[in-house]
Amino acid sequence: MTLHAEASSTNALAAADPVVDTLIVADHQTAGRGRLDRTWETPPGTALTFSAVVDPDLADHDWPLLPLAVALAVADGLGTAAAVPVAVKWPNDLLIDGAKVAGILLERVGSDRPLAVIGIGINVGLAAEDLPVPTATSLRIAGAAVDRTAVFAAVVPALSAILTALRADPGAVLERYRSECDTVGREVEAQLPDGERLVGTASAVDRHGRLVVAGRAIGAGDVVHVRPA
Ligand code: BT5
Repeated sequence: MTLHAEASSTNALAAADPVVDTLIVADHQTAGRGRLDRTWETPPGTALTFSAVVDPDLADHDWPLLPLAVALAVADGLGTAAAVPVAVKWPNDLLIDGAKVAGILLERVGSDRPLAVIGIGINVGLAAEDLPVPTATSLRIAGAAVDRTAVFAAVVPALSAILTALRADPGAVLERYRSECDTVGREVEAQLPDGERLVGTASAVDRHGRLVVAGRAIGAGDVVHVRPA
């Protein structure tokens, strides 16, 4: 494990020199990355930001299940460390009372044998005035008096456990995701990468981890929970 007092982005560091089974942790990120070139902002000293480099050892067709599995692991870790109810929004946002407490950025690196850089950002000790966006929350705001070390100590073993489970039985992890994902059954608005908007009921998560909205399977894109179905 490498701990940086300050780093641009732990995912960027990990992707630049991916060493399997390593963890890169930053006390503070100055250029944290979200998906689709968005940013992930956290004030110094308040958030857990780290990346794990792993060899998922999965068939290509099971790689899309990896982000879903990581979301389950973070939910497990938060449940252990903070005992707050955390909902999993498809594909891999973690919400408390509808606000985002953690985000996951998964990148595939390496050519001969693909490795996964799993970036996890968790808002631990942010006060309400520290929140970077109004849609965010933190464990502290949710009433959990927990420090970053305790959260890290719970999330890392949960991540390791889910990777083992995924390698052994991808279908079983998908089944668990289907039963726990809070998006299924809701009225949603999905914004597809090409800008198209799709409104309808999220009816299922298919075999490839895609969300089925109004009968169409979405593999990438952003989903807003409109209201409970
Ligand atoms: C994510 O992207 O949720 C992935 C976040 C991954 C962050 C980790 S930290 C360690 C590792 N190193 C990195 O550089 N990244 C990873 P996305 O779904 O695109 O969400 C990004 C959006 O969330 C932004 O556009 C903001 O609206 C919002 N946002 C930014 N910072 C936030 C925060 N701290 N908490 C909640 N929402 C935030």
